[in-house]
Amino acid sequence: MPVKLHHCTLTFARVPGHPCAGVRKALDEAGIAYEIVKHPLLGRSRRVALQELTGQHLLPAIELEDGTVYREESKDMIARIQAGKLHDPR
Ligand SMILES: N[C@@H](CCC(=O)N[C@@H](CS)C(=O)NCC(=O)O)C(=O)O
Repeated sequence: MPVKLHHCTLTFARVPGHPCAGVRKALDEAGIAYEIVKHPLLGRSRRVALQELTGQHLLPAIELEDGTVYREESKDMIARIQAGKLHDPR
């Protein structure tokens, strides 16, 4: 089962500097399989599922195969993925 990349609705926006797109690119480059779970871009009150899952309202977040959820600043998420440490204990 692949990891789940919790992503905003702008899945077409592979723009440098876009937090969700940056983490997605890092997963692609690392060869890590993922499925995308889309959440509303705007309206924090509409992100009930994300809030329940991660305890906060920002994207992206990664749900690992064991159900644990990983969310940091996207630049730190990218660095961790690039270092091959996504699945290391935190
Ligand atoms: N500094 C954060 C920014 C994350 C961020 O703004 N993500 C967007 C989606 S790409 C978001 O959740 N926007 C909705 C909001 O700010 O409420 C990071 O790099 O992780």
